[in-house]
Formats: sequence, C-alpha cells, structure tokens
Amino acid sequence: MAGELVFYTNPQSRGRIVRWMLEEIGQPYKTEVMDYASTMKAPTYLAVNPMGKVPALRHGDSVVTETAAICAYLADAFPQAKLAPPSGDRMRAPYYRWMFFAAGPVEAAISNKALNFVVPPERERMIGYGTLANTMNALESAVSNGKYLLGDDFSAADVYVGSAIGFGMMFGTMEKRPVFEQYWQRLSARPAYSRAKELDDTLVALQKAAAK
Ligand SMILES: N[C@@H](CCC(=O)N[C@@H](CS)C(=O)NCC(=O)O)C(=O)O
Repeated sequence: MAGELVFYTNPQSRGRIVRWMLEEIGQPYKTEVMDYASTMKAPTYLAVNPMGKVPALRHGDSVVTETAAICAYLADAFPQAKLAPPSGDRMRAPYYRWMFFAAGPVEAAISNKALNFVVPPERERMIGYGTLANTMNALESAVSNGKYLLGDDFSAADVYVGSAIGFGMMFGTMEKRPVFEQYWQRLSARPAYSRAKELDDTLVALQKAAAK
C-alpha cells in the first residue's frame, strides 16, 4: 500500500521507543515482530536494514532505520500530530540539539559505562562525549529548563531523549538524578506511552509462553 506504515521490531529492544512514537502519532501501522536469532538476520530483513537490527520503519517505499531518525521522520511525516517544531522554526535548534545529543554522546557514554570502558583522560578530547559526568550534567541541564525539552511543548525529542533516560534508569545504566526522575514521571504518564508499553508487554508475554 502506498502510504502503509510497517514497523519492524522486537518487544525487547529499542523498538519500544518507536512504538511509543507511533502511538503518539496515532496513524494505523502494521507490526512485524523480528526474532533476534532468525528473521532479523534473514536476507529479506537485511534488505530492509543491512545492520540486521531493529527497529526499522517502512513508509510506503521509503525505509528509515535508527531510532532517533525514525522518531524525527515520523514527526515530520505527520505534522498534524505536532511533535516537531515546523521546519525553519527557531525551536528546531533545541529539538535537533538534544535529539542528536542523545543519539550520539549519551548513547556512547552509557554503552561504554555498561562495558566498563573508561576513556583515558588524555583521550577525552577526541571522544565525542568527553566524559560521562559532563554528558550527564549537560543532559540534566536540558531537562531542567521546563516541562519538556522545548519548554511547554512535548515533541519527538522527548520521546527519544526521555526513553534514553527512563529506560536507562530502569536498566541501571543511567544514574537516578531527581530531575531525570521527575521528567520521566511526566513522560511515562502519557496515554501513548501506556498504550505502547501494554502492546509490547503483551508481545513479551506471548514470546515467553511460546518458548515454554
Ligand atoms: N543505532 C540503532 C541501534 C539498534 C540496535 O542495536 N538494536 C538492537 C536491539 S535494541 C538489535 O537489533 N540487536 C540485534 C543484533 O545486533 O543482532 C538504533 O538506534 O536504532
């Protein structure tokens, strides 16, 4: 179908972030659940994402991968949902800034921390995130400016950055700063987040039952 949205995911993956975004957008979409060991590495899926990773999204003939890019794409493709400042608007500055900050420096800093990889101090200048402490402090400043990253307006940047914070705290990879907890409380109270969580939790339960 020309404008069909197909969401490739696994309920135990970053696909949860895209599911939340899709629920915020409110358009119908088809879910393709990919299995880590089999379908995710099969030629048909590698044609969608050569990385063999989820999530991915197909919108008609167009494919977008990378969780942050998918969130940004959906916000632009469905402007009626008002999840991104209009193109050219000054609020695009913090919108892009914090979305890219989470996809780059935050993701790298948190992954390295989880693997106990410590950047030698003399190499901090060449590492995009510098230090974990500076990265977390910058993130804290971003979510301390108002209700959401853009002030009063919730956006796709909150879906992506908020997920990094919320899921990070849940998995113990992100420290529980009070500001992070308050921000996540606001975000996780959204009906679209609850719907997405319920849909993915149900899929996890089905996977567990099938594995018995
Ligand atoms: N940079 C990608 C990361 C995607 C990713 O690593 N997905 C994991 C699940 S959270 C995956 O599919 N892993 C399967 C594998 O690498 O075999 C994004 O932001 O979407």
